[in-house]
Amino acid sequence: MPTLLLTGFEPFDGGTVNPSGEVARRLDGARIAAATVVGRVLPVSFERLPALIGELVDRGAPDAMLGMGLAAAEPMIRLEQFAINRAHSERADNDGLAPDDRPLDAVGPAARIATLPLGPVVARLRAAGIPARLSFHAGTHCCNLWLYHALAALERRDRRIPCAFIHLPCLPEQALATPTASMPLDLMVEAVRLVAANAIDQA
Ligand code: PCA
Repeated sequence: MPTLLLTGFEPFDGGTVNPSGEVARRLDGARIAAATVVGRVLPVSFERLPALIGELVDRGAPDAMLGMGLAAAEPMIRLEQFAINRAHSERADNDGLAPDDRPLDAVGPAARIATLPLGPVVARLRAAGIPARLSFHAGTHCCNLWLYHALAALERRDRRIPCAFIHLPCLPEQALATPTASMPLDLMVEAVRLVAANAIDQA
């Protein structure tokens, strides 16, 4: 049976919860279309992530791959079209590291593009009543790193594997602590299921 690798992140930047990790846990083992979901929660670590991502791709040989992360203050689901060859953060990651405007890969391309066509996916999300938008820049934190390195690892495979990154808004419980836009977990799960079904369809 084909597998879809679905990763989220652990809490970071002083947070106590990360919706992306919650969705990954919820959907681990789920059956979506003809595929089984392998859900994993990753550390928010500029240093450890590249090897972990490479290992997930090389050992797991997924047929489709989706990453998820939190974009605090974002009011809707955001599908990321590009990853850029840059790491920069004003605040430390979970290992205490805050890279200052440096390349992710000294010899890598300036950018990589998601291998899942995202326009139609955004349209389907919106048709299902879920607020979503296309984004052309995944930032310079670990979510951008994930997309850059996941696409690099998939380039080593002998066929094209659909891969994209989904930024999620805060959960309602996070908006209670700091006023911000939020979305219930169930709706995020529904959204990610829909994106996953499209990715599997393209596999
Ligand atoms: N969001 C951060 C990193 C981890 C996460 O959930 C980002 O947007 O890069």
